[in-house]
Amino acid sequence: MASVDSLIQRNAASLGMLASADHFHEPLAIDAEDTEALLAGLQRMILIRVVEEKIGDMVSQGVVKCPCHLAIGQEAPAVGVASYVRQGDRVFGAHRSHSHFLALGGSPHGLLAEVQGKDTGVSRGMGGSMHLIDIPNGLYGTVPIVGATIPIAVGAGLAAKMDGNGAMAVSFFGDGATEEGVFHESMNLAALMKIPVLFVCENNFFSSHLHIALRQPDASVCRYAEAHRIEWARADGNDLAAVRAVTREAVAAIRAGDGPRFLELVTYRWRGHVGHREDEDVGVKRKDDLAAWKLRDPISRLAVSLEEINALNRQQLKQFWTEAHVVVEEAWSTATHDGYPPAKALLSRVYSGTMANKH
Ligand SMILES: Cc1ncc(C[n+]2csc(CCOP(=O)(O)OP(=O)(O)O)c2C)c(N)n1
Repeated sequence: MASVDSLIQRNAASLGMLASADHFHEPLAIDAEDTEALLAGLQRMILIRVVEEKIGDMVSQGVVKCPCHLAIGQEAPAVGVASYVRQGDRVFGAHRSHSHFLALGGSPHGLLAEVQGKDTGVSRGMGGSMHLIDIPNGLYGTVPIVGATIPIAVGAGLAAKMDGNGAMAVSFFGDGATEEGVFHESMNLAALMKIPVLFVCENNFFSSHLHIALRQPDASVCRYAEAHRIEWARADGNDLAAVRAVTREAVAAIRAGDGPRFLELVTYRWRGHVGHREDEDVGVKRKDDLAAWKLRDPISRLAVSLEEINALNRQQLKQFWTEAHVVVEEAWSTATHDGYPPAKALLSRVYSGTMANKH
């Protein structure tokens, strides 16, 4: 039987150099007209990083008790795609969606209160990290059942099509979700009915603790889009400029009425599947890989590239980090003083009908 390492190497070949963190260290190809958006994107990625590091610290201290899946290291897909979401679009995520929530403009306080179970949280303290919602910013829900929001996104896309309002739906999911039947049914229906939905797979190679090489005969998931006759694009998911470029094209096609599009954004998560640790605690041997991927950090890579074209200087970059820390510390501190929901709200808010009416 082939060794795990040889399986990983064989499967990596389909993604080419994108699968190897030893590549893509050179400055990003930045379109001068995109500089302003990239600067805003850099700030947003820094905010996401700082919020998630705070959550990670609080999980490690036992203060945050709900399961938290951190997207540290994979901020660029969320920020790049969110920058093309407009009013009226409906976005859906999964268990690792702090990044999607914040990228769309969600409030750090709402998220930090939610992970503490406070009444002021975005799900009024009833959802925790994995059930986020922020309708004013277009986030219609994140659900931890793998693949569960993909058909809902297709339904939202169908609604947009029937309304004829030019809106689209966006479905964020991981490579693990492509192993669910519902993913294939959703893709089929979307293709058949030309539904305006953007499927975004953040391929970080892992589903819980299993590498994709041990789960699929190929490490790239674009072949599924091809099978359903959906046009796809693949990009370095740690390169905000590249993510923006593929998203721009896909969204233009969707809004022009061409039906669904599929993006595979290759990235890596720095932390473990759940919690603040890096995964070694559960026997996943990825120390060398992790160290290499940290060199392909989407934040520092973009910052260096912007500095090289004189669109950013050290002082401004430092300020971005300082501002993010101030926002996060203030939000955290406010959230810690907020109250918990009353116990009876558990029934009246989570259930409707007879159960709720009893209370
Ligand atoms: C239907 C279902 N099966 C299994 C699980 C357990 N589970 C939670 S997250 C996860 C891994 C999902 O991996 P992926 O979709 O690649 O997302 P990532 O964690 O990499 O962001 C699994 C198997 C679940 N929540 N739902």
